[in-house]
Amino acid sequence: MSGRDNDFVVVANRLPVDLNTAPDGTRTWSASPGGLVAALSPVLRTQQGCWVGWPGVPDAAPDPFYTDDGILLHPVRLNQADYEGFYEGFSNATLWPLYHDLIVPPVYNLDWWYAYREVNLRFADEVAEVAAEGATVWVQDYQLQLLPGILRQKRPDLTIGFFLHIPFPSADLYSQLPWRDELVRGLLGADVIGFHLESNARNFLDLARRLELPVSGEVSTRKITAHIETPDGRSVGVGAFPISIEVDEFTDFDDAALAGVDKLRADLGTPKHVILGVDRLDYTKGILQRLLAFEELLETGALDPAEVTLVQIATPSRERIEHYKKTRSQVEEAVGRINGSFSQLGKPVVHYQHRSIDKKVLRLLYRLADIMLVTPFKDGMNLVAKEYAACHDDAKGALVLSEFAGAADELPEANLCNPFDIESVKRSLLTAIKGLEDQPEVMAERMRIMHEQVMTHDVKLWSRAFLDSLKEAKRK
Ligand code: ADQ
Repeated sequence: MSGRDNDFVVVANRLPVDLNTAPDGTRTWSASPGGLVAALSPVLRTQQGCWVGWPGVPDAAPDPFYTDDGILLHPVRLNQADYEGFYEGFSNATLWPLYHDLIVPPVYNLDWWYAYREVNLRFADEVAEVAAEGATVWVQDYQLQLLPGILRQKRPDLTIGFFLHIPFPSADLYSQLPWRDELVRGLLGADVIGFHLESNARNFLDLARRLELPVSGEVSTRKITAHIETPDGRSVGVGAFPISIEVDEFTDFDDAALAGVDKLRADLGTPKHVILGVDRLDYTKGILQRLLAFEELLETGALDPAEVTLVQIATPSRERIEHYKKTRSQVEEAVGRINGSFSQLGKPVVHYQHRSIDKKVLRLLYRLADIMLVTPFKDGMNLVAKEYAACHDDAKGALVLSEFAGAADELPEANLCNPFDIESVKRSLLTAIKGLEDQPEVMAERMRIMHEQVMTHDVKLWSRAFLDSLKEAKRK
């Protein structure tokens, strides 16, 4: 089924599939749609497309299968040792903290590096097997940075794009990495390298200059105007392509949906202000800091526990890694402490759920929330901020947003804050609440601008801009 006949191949660490286990123990795989799938489906459908990735469970993989949309899903199998060395180790305990500006110290472990190299080689074998002669291959994210270089050697006929979904650090920070030269060489196998922000792309160009590679042009957004010349005589385009969301999922609130929003507010005890946080439970997201800010506002009486409710939804993530365990226990301790001090019987002041929730419920919560708290210490983009703005065609609500989230570049009308400074988070939260009370028309205008920005810059624009740039780079 996976012959060499796919003209467009997406490669990502995760294949968009879920493993379902029936009550009798039978296991089946099903396709699981997400933002990236939605963005790429039209291209995958029209170009005989294939998605290569790991199904997300060690030592298990379905046979390649077609989704209902006719997209071929081609699994790469990882065993338990790969999972520990490549995924938990090098990807998430080395690269993730390094690229997020050392919020926790990265661990440099030679065995993890070998595992990362080995798994990237395996991905390359699988891609080489399914990609047609002259196909376009789009490699996603930090887990696969060696892949463009390996593929370039194996299959010089391919057009290769690479997109990084997380920030790219300054050359000074990046230079800590013992395997920095190998990773840069890997990336430079691509024809186009895309980042969310121009600042990320500039960091990468600085690094190239430091390695004495000729660099020309200045970076721009959604087009390629900067290039790096490689030692083997190729020109690699570098640019910024801010990712976004599938807006259709977050609009069109009909009467039934609005009734659902009202019911949720009633379920929460009809508080005057609903404050919402939605994140993967990750130390980069600043969940603890926002809880501490909320706690201090309750302690000083700046917020009245009878009037406010904070809802924090946290998806379980990377649960075996030490810093994730620590973050979870700190968050849960803070939730318990705040509720212990300020809740009334049957009326918790913090509602906390450590689980993934259905997108349909999530959009009701976004619509309900008077204030959305998005306070990462560092974030490539942050789609939650954009999902919230998309849900507010009613021009209601306020977004408290970290200056260090990529989304802050496109949403300057948010109430920006510095999550490293609790006073700043407190100030932004109070300013947002006060703004909604005292200057509703000013806040409504700000929300209208943010909503419009997201609606006109959706994920389809992102994928189109990247793929057009890739086509253009190849043509030249
Ligand atoms: P993430 O770090 O996962 O993504 P984010 O961009 O916020 O962060 O995306 C999270 C997604 O998961 C959102 O679509 C959100 O709705 C969903 N989600 C979060 N918690 C949920 C819950 N409890 N239940 C259901 N859904 C939940 C990485 C980078 C980001 C970058 C994206 C895309 O770290 O900076 O924006 O990739 O490039």
